[in-house]
Amino acid sequence: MAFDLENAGFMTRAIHAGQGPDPAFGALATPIYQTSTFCFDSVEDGMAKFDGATPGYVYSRGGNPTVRTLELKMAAIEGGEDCVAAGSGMGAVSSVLLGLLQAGDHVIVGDCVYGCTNVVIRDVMPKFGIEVTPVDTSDLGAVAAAVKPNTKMVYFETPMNPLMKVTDIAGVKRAVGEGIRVVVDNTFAPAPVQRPLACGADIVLHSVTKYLNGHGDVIAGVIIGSAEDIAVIKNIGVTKTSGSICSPFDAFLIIRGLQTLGMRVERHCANALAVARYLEGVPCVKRVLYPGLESSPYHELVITQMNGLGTGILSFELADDVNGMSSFEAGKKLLNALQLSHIAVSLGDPASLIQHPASMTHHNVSPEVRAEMGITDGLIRFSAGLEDAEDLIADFKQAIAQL
Ligand code: LCS
Repeated sequence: MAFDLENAGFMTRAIHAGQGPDPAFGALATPIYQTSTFCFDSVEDGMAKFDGATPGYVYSRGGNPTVRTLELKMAAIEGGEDCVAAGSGMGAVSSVLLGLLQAGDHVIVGDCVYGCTNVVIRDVMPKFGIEVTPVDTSDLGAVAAAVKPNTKMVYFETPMNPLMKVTDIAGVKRAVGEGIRVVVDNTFAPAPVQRPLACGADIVLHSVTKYLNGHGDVIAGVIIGSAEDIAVIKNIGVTKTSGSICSPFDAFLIIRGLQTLGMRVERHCANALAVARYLEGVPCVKRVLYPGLESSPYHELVITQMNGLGTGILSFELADDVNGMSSFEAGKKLLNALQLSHIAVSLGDPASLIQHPASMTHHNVSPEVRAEMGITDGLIRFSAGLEDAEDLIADFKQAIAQL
């Protein structure tokens, strides 16, 4: 009898779910099935596999055994019926929209999301007759007020990139009621932090590029939800329309990374909290945006929705006048003076990364929309890596001393 993984702890599931000795030779590490196509025993066999009457693989854009292992593992980790992997986080975002929406539909979108997501939803979707209303989803009253008769989806990130506001997922589901899909981009708070489906969301997606792969060497995405929704998103979105499939080699690397997800994420969160606490006490720091801080308005949601862990990312802003420099000028000087953290976009890598949202991750968002979102020119985003917290703080101390 197989072990009851459904009721097992998080680390046990992350290591064993979806994965077992390969049927061909018993390989324990999932083999990389690096092939475009699969041969049929006969025409009849090919016809049956195309029909779905016989299980099996026909062509790697439609499915691949290595990628399927990743999908089954992610479905187990997020607690969903099924998962489809995509070639990037943006492939996942666009496949959900292309798969589930049509002309005439209305979408409520979080007013603070990753720059490219903002462009795809707010600029591209209206070209196809989809109505879009940006809303601060951390305000449940505003979400409820934005619902129209043709609303089909609420889409948001929590925590939000880069302002770190947290949305009450169960609250959004209650505010919009049944019949409107709640889609959560969970990139900033992967399990064991937050499991949106358990909070009532219908779809959860990730940029796997970040914590899930966790080693900074892959670009990929995943979408998890009901078997019915995933079949549509896969067939219309990932495999046919966007064609943004995950490669077998990338799937292999991600499967490897997922087995240590729990330990890594806990360490990222602890490091971010330590740096946030340090920055909060620095006189030339105007504000620190980190939901795990006791002073954060989202601290209660960290306890109730985020397993008490928070996230590995924080944003902050220096004072308006730092020794005669504006917060933007002082911020640039600070980033250039850091010796350990790299100036780079992305997040969730083993190495700490620091970046300037207004000119980097959100540069493609117009200055007006950035101002509306609350992304100031002085804002800096820090992704805490897996280093020792004391070293990260020592690096900030020496850089701040140079301002
Ligand atoms: N969703 C979120 C919340 C993201 O932060 C990103 C990328 C994506 C989706 C898209 O994922 P990708 O296609 O890159 O795998 N965020 C980035 C960031 O903040 N810095 O660099 C990329």
